[in-house]
Amino acid sequence: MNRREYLKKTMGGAALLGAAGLFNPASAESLYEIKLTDELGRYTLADLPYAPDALEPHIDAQTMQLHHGRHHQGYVNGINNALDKLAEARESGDYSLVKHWSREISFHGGGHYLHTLFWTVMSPNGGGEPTNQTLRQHIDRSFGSFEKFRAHFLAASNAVEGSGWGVLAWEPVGQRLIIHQVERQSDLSTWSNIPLLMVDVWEHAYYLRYQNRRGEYTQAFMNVVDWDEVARRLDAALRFG
Ligand code: MN3
Repeated sequence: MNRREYLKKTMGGAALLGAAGLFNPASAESLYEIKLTDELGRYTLADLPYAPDALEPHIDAQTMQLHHGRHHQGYVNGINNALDKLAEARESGDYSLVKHWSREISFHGGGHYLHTLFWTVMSPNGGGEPTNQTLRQHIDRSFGSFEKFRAHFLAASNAVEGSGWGVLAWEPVGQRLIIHQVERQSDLSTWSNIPLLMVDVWEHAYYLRYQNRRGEYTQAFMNVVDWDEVARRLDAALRFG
């Protein structure tokens, strides 16, 4: 399937998300098969794909409950609210706050998108190294070895200034894997890139158990990475890109 056919096939139930124009096709092969919206196109919060305590001891149940139920829900509410306010602005013709609400779309939309993926790239059966051959080959080609990837990914994630994410992404233009520090939820990302693996390094993601020891948390995160899901996303990205 070429890109145009793919878009045609998947744009039926698509939901545009944020300034990057990411979309949420319903195809089983899709990159975005987790549901981000309801039938009316309103953004919604899906249930966690496992119990809140499933990732213990690496990520504690209370953090998971607060992170999913409060923080992620807040991003869902935030993007819906921003869209409502912009609809009101179009009705009234008063665009005095357009800059604010446009930023809110990027911030909350980025948060909704990254958190939705974040829950799926962790698993109680995760950790270790990827076994998928395609993923291994691309990691070797882009970073030299899995060990070098791991050290680079942890260093980048630990060094994010303030609040943000470490993200492993497929870069379709260069046909390679790349590691980003995504500050806040949207800064420093690249338009065409497709996120494959992401670690949330906002303090709310680790403070209850790890306090300010972000490095301990990111190492623990590596013990719950679902490499099969990362490989599945790379496979979909290769077909898409
Ligand atoms: Mn978070």
